Amino acid sequence: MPTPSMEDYIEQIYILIEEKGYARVSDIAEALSVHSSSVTKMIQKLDKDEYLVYEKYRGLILTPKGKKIGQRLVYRHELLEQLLRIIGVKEEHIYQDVEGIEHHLSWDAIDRIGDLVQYFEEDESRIKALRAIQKLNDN
Ligand SMILES: [Mn+2]
Repeated sequence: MPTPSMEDYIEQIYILIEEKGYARVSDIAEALSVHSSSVTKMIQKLDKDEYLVYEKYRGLILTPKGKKIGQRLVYRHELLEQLLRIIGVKEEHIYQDVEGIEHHLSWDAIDRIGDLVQYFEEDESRIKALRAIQKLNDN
């Protein structure tokens, strides 16, 4: 199992490759607000653990194992953003809140949150009922 820090890197590398076709050390460093020497170190660890293959002049590619986990991590992040939006968390808090909780939930909890998001999305009146409660609590 990857550590929270490894998860952040795999998630970001997956997103960069999806968006740009490649993930450079400098782009990873910028996205995660870390020094490129930390990125290089982590890449070596992720290579050793077979999440990616790194060749100095050819860049890095995710292995099937890395891709599979990357996809799940991005899904988890997006699902938690959806959840926070549904429950009415202010947009300005959503990203940081998700970054704060995403590594600390079991996949069981993620699946159940998936059910909850589906529950709200299947019937708009459910979100309206929640908003009505929130209006009464008004804080
Ligand atoms: Mn994230």
